[in-house]
Amino acid sequence: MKLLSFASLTVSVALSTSVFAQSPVWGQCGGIGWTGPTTCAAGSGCVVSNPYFSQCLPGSTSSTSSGGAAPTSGAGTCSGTRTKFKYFGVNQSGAEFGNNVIPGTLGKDYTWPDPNSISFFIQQGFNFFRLPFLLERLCPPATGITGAFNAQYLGNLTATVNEITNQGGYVAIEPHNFLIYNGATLTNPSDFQTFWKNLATQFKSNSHVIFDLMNEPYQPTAQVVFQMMQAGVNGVRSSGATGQLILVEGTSYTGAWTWTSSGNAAAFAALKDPNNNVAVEMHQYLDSDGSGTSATCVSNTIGAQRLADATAWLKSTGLKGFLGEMGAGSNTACIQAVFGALCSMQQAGGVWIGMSWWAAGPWWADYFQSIEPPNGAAIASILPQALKPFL
Ligand SMILES: *[C@@H]1O[C@H](CO)[C@@H](O)[C@H](O)[C@H]1NC(C)=O
Ligand SMILES: CC(=O)N[C@H]1CO[C@H](CO)[C@@H](O)[C@@H]1O
Repeated sequence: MKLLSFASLTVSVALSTSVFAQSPVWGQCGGIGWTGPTTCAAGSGCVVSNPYFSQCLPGSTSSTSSGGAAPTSGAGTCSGTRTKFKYFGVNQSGAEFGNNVIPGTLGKDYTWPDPNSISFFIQQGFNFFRLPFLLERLCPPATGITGAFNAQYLGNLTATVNEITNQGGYVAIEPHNFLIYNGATLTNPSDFQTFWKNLATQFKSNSHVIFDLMNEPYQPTAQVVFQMMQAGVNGVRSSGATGQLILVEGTSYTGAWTWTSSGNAAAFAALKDPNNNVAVEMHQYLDSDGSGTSATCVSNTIGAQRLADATAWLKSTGLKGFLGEMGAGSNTACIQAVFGALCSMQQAGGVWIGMSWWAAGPWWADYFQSIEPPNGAAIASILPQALKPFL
């Protein structure tokens, strides 16, 4: 369906979801971009062929959606058996801003999320927030990452964590440092293990806190990054924080589309958590170079395409995946591409346990991926058409 305007879109959606519409035997009943009927004529059932095509086959019973009715919006219909995300929400950006000013001044160089923004997403039905912070502000360079935490920054981090978890949300705290601290690459697993033991100690009694060990490493090899992440997992668990989810990230900006070519697939297959509650976090943008800096998406199917290899790897290893960052422009191709990406994730048999949009935050202004209420660019169409259908 060609999207002409928001108003015509709303009308088409209302028509396509009419309870009377049925596809004939052998007719299409679903797939990315499909906006026609999703139920089948008597004697046939809707069977998923692939993410792009479901068909009414005679004598078949429809594959049922474990997540309720098939998600449908102006961006398409997601038919077939789905597993909902356990964790679903947005990044809440701000405390990592101004990373060229250390420690920086609160309110000038960096900020903390707006409590109203957190409440907005909770009320919409989301339950997950990824909360970036800056390592140099938490651990002043004078004493290093194994030294004492800055009390005020830790206090602000803790207040934001509590703001989220008091409303029933989950929060992933993550050093937004690309595995670089005070100008130098972090490569000492023992220090990283100590850092995570110390930080997890602060939050081990809050079951809704998730430990996201490091944002987007890109300099070291996959094997070096894997060793750091494994040390971080061990550090968290040695604090006594045994019940909470841990997220690890790979090299090459933890990109899903490069998961194999970067060496991450080979290295991270060996990941071990003594408490068996770890997931591999990946990021995926939909513009030509995958950086999330352009509002133009490669195609309306690029989301599902770029995730397919990672999904297959997750299935083959038995590890769980978490799409910690996805962002795109608010145009027809991108909205459909995001819808298709989330559809393919929920159709993957539960290997993807979570997803969060990049990004909310009070200081994004007119950034094309901002989902900060009330007027962030992604609020008007990405939110209702490509994210909320998958709640
Ligand atoms: C951050 O800490 C400062 C100093 O303790 C405090 O005045 C401010 O209200 C805190 N802000 C948040 C969001 O916790
Ligand atoms: C695509 C995108 O916005 N990526 C951002 C992830 O976060 C870092 C730090 O805030 C930014 O530098 C990236 O541009």
